[in-house]
Formats: sequence, structure tokens, C-alpha cells
Amino acid sequence: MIERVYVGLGSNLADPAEQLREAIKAMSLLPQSSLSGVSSFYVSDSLLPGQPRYTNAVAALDTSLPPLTLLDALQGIENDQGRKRLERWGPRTLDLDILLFGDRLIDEPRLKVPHYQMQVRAFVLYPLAELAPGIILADGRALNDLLAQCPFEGLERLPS
Ligand code: PH2
Ligand code: MG
Ligand code: MG
Repeated sequence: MIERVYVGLGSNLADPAEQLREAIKAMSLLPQSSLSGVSSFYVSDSLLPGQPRYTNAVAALDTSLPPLTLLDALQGIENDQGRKRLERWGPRTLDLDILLFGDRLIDEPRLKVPHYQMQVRAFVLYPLAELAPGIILADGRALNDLLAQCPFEGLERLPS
């Protein structure tokens, strides 16, 4: 079964936009998968003060990989691009987060889907809306309702 997965990309170290482009290339080479869209890039302040600004985007991936296999593959890409897991929420060269996985609700120690904090993250919701306008999440929430509660304020959309 092929499922549509939305992956959030983020970087705030080592030329963030270049990290995102490299990650998109690597995702396009994943087995049993095809990359079917990438949003614009957006720049915003870190949720944690004192860190460099982040560049974020969302990619749409059609895959028949099971969720934890895809998670392993995405973590492999993070590691290949020099991600050091020093502290939770520390600055990072690359962060790849599974946001939505088809119409699944996933509650595993390593993976919660929908991503637990996407509703308060403009840098996730606005790029997602470019690729999946009007989508209803597996838990029944409407993306449009989440957007209405989450101001665009503070996001800077980069020209493509
Ligand atoms: N990710 C974090 C912490 N803060 N801030 C922005 N703007 N974008 C992110 O992707 C981000 C963050 C930890 O995952
Ligand atoms: Mg992550
Ligand atoms: Mg993250």
C-alpha cells in the first residue's frame, strides 16, 4: 500500500537552506518511495531563545515503507548530514520529522503521529498548507482550523 507522508524539515546550522536542499535530494532517493512535492522555504526564530534562526519546509513523500522503517531512513539522512544528538531541542544541521502518515494514528515510543506539536508551529502548518490545503488530519482536526489558531506572524517565506 502506498501512503502519503508529510515530512517537516528544519535546520539552523551550517547553511540551513543548503541542508534542506541536500535532504530533499536524499529523500528523493529513498527506496519504495517517491517525492511528490516540496513547499517553499520559511525562516523563523527558534522556539528556544538564543539559537540561530531556523529554515523550515515540508515535503510530501509517497511511500510503501512502514512508519518505523521510514523513521530509521530519515534518521539516517539526519546522521549523514552531520546531526549531533547532544541535547533535545539543541541547534541542528538537519531535523526531519514525520508529521502525518496517510490516515494513521501512531503512538509508539519512537514515533507519535500526527506530530505532537504541529498545531502550534506556524513553520509546520503554513508549508503543509501549500502541499495539502484543506486536509483533515487522521485525528479529525482540520488543517484550516489549526491555521486559524496559529498566526503567520514571525514567518518569512523565502522566494523560490
Ligand atoms: N525546531 C525545534 C525547536 N525550535 N524553531 C523553529 N523556528 N523551527 C524548528 O524547526 C524548530 C524550532 C526543535 O525541533
Ligand atoms: Mg526531530
Ligand atoms: Mg523537530
